[in-house]
Amino acid sequence: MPRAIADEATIQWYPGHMARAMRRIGEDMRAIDVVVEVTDARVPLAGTNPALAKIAGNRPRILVLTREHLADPATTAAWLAYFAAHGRPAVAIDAKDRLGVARLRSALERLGSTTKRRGARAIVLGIPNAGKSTAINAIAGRNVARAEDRAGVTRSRQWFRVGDALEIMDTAGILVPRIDTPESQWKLAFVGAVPRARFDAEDVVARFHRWLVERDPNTAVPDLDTFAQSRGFVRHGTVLDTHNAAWSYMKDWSDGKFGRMTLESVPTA
Ligand SMILES: Nc1nc2c(ncn2[C@@H]2O[C@H](COP(=O)(O)OP(=O)(O)OP(=O)(O)O)[C@@H](O)[C@H]2O)c(=O)[nH]1
Ligand SMILES: [Mg+2]
Repeated sequence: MPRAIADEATIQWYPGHMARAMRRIGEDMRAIDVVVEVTDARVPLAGTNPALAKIAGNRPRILVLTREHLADPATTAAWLAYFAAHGRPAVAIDAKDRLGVARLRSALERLGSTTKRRGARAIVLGIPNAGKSTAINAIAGRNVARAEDRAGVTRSRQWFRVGDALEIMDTAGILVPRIDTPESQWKLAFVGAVPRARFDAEDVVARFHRWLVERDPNTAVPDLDTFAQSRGFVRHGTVLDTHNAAWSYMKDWSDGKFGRMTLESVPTA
């Protein structure tokens, strides 16, 4: 049975380090030639931050959609066209795919060279856990920045030289001070941009599945109870352990086991 709407909790995360990072970035901008905003390809809208876009000013900028291999390919193509039409050049990459990373690196070097400086300086900004540090490591061709699969790994800014022509600053993941819609809240939690302690996985999985059924009543993706049952999340012989099942469900989704999916479509009209 679907869970009641009343169970939905507000999901927010804007700790002190994000407010500080936001201020620092404002100060650091003077030394920056190119702005790289990173989001997860499965949340192209909820994952972008208008304040970060504004901070770029007139500098050349590029939007990077990571985890391309987990997003729906046709929807990603539509998003790239949408961003291009709105004057925001964007690329989609799987940071583990060398070809995509090489494309991103040359795009950055090209943007850097338009600033007429030798050794352009780029800053990487974006929501937590989007793959900012991973993208830097991929561009550098070695692990220079710490990257882990949880939100809030990078806490302070750090410069990395990634070649003769490029230096990149890694920054802490930043969310908006208030995630405005309940939709964006569960979607950001679902893609891992919010730490586990800040939300209830059962609630988020229920909201995801309700969203999915609205779009496709015949979806083959199981709801939480069915998933828990089929995976043996049972206590005392009969009671479903939906709490632990929900984290496992999220992990399976993150690993692409339910197929490639994007949680937001391009706005129509
Ligand atoms: N396969 C694949 N994994 C990715 C990609 N982007 C990110 N990841 C994985 O996602 C996790 C988070 O990546 P990070 O680079 O630490 O993310 P971040 O944006 O630096 O996160 P914070 O520092 O917490 O803000 C890591 O386990 C990465 O391996 C991608 O494009 N492809
Ligand atoms: Mg990081």
